[in-house]
Amino acid sequence: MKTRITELLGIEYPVIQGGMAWVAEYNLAAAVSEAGGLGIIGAGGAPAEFVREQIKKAKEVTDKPFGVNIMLMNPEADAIAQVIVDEGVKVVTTGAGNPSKYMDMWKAAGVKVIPVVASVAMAKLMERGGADAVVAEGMESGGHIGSTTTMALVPQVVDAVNIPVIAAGGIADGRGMAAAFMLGAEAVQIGTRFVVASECVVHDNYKQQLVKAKDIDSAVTGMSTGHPVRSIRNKMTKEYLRLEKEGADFMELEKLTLGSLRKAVVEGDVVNGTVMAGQIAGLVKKEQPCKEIITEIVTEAKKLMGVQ
Ligand code: TUI
Repeated sequence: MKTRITELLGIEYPVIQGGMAWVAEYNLAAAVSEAGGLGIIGAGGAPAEFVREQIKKAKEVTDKPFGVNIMLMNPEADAIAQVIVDEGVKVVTTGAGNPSKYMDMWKAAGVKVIPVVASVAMAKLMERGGADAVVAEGMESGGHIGSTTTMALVPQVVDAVNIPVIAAGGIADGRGMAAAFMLGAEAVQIGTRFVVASECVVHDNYKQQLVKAKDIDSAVTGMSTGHPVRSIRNKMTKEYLRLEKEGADFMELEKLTLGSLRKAVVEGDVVNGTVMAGQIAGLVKKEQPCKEIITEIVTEAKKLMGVQ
């Protein structure tokens, strides 16, 4: 399964782990990279110095390449962009915004830049700006989402750009990976399935919510604020959606969201916290080591695609 992405990133398998806020810390990223994929540290809403520490820790436990994801709504995004250069990180992915203003500094430092996009227009803009590849992320994903499905988005992005495309959203097994390749993708980005990896440090309550989840158990909050977020339906999402329907103002809704992902990930409060997860959570059945997850996915995909 050699593609332009395995070449570009120097990885064995075309499997990239999503840069999930709070969830994708260095233990998970290093385990995915050690298993032959590309692990990503998710900066989420963390301060720049915290991200620097995470990068240093990852370097201590793996010699393989790994990346960092910058969530562009983070108030410290500028400082994190610089930390990536200072620490010699090989790959950066970006989410929830337009990373154009950092492109030149990253390219000059030899960092491979892979923006996550949710539209053809953004993919083309990123290619023109010098991106090495894009992740085309459909609305099946967990967390902050766009409004087009993976099935519709990936082939349209593939046709619109010449750089390689990585498919994301709704992919958690070999069938999803093979399907993404049929749509023209050259790698997949997987989030939800890695949340339940043995090496992932999220609270066990969070993992159990995902293992229990069925196909229709997620909800999208924040449509009215312009920042739609998919997570497992619970007291928190119900309260949010009720307030949203009543026309609550942005600040009131923000107050409800603030710190709620941390509450679920760190404290295990899956009732009042935000349990971000994709629609594919229904396929995620058990906790497994990253190596096993990647081997299962790649073996099944290869069989379906008829490749060695
Ligand atoms: O970024 C993500 N997923 C995320 S970020 C996150 S942290 C968060 N927590 C609470 C509220 C909001 C965020 C959780 N999940 N995925 C990548 C992604 N990027 N999906 C969609 C986009 C996107 C959206 C708009 C990319 C670019 C864009 O452009 C807007 C512009 O500036 O034109």
